[in-house]
Amino acid sequence: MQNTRTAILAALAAVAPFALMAEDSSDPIVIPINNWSSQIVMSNVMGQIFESMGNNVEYVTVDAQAVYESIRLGDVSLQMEVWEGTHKLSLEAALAKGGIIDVGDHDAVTREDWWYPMWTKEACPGLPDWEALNDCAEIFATPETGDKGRYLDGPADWNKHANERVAALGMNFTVINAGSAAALWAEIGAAEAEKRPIVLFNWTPNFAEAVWPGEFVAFPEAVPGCDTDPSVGPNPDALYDCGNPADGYLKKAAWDGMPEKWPAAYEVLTKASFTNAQIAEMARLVDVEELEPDEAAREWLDANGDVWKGWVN
Ligand code: TMO
Repeated sequence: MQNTRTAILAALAAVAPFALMAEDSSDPIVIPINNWSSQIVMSNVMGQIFESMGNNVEYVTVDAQAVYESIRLGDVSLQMEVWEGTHKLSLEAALAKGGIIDVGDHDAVTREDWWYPMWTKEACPGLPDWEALNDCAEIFATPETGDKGRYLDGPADWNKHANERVAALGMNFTVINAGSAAALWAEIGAAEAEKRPIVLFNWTPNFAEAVWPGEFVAFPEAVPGCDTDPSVGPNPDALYDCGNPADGYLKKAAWDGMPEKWPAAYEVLTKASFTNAQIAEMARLVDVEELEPDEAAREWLDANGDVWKGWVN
């Protein structure tokens, strides 16, 4: 079906150059906005590309886990950043029910996990080993966590299963959720002033790696089944007793009605692929340069025409 359509459109394009760009619908392509900067900027980048092709676009703020169900139902059209470490289970649950397409991987290799800025290692030299971290738990204690170490996790909808990991590995840590990504960066900045040890959720690609050198904690290696089969991993009775993948994917996903409804936009989505450096730059434009996301997207598109214009033509 898709091949037939592509062949027909290609034939039409030979006589009518604009036919290839025509969509079947002027309804807005609905793009979800989550609560970390690269996703917000990349979503605006794709939205502005679609608008440049004549499409209508609408942005909606959606929970990072619930978005897959919204896509499956056609309420949201796509997701630009599906991170293996934290979204794989939600994507797979939606794929199993139907209505959503895996649109392939970006070039980027991702990692999301417990992380510390490098000065933390002075107070806990056995790092990055997770058992060494656990032996150092008291240096991360705060009034809020008593004699346990504090692990500062992301907002709750990022759903990192940190409480389950702490329990599965018997760690002397209490998980505290930050209210926002900005709160994570503020905490690193405050700790930096006094070179105070801190362990928190972080990821790559991100702007933060260029600002604060640091390392991910080395947990038991991510192996298939660790998050779905209790017997896999060092604790035979628990899920989530492994780290997140050190070389995770970054996927795109779409509603399965998208190829019919907006074929030209879907074609561009299949081609779109960003690198680690490009994604870190998208985050930097907001988190360091303090641009609004739509301005950051415009600036990124202006500076990177050689990256994206080929996807459109
Ligand atoms: C999905 N995230 C990059 C915040 O871990």
